[in-house]
Amino acid sequence: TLSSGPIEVERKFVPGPQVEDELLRLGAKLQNEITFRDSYYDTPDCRLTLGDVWLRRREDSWELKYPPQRGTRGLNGASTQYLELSCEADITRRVSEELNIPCPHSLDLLQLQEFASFVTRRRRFEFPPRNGSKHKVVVDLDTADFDFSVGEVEVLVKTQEEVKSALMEVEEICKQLGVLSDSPVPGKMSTFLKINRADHYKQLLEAHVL
Ligand code: V4E
Repeated sequence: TLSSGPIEVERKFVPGPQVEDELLRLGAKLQNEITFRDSYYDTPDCRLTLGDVWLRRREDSWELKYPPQRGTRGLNGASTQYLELSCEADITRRVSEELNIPCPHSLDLLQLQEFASFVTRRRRFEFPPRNGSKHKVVVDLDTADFDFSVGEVEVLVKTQEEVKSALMEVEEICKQLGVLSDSPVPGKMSTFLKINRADHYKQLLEAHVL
């Protein structure tokens, strides 16, 4: 069993032209602006992503995101929760388990292939923990190098017990920002695949992963 990392509770939204003003008006502070490249990896037959398991290199670090239980995702349709791993040994174990193969000594030995790579410019805003809440709410405004923008409201929690309240806080912020859409908003990955990897995209739609 894994020393599982944090649980990311998030909701994507379509950022309008006034979103930064709205964030500041609601008391969020601009934390930083960073630029990074993500490269995503999978088997040639896409067995990780078809299982909703997302392996990427962000600059020089490996990261893995996967659902808390097989087959769960959209809690409310548009909000999601994923477990995150950032320790390479844990990631190697989880990936080999997903592929039903013995755990190799290194991720490199799995001979996975890059299927997506793009650069994101991210402006990060933070809400200080608000009345009666213990969570810090983060809002990321992302613009990818294929001319696509998306916002995300996100809370990181340690245990499954905290997910429900985190979800309510995420939805409350979306409501106050006026961006609580009832259907899921496409993210960078689904947009990238739709543009550049039509067949992979179609497989993910058919598997109900996207
Ligand atoms: C495509 C995908 C995942 C990989 C990308 O995760 P995401 O949070 O969209 O990327 P990013 O760059 O914002 O990462 P962060 O910096 O926040 O860690 S993880 C899960 N999916 C699938 C997926 C889905 N099924 N539905 C929705 C609405 N989004 C993503």
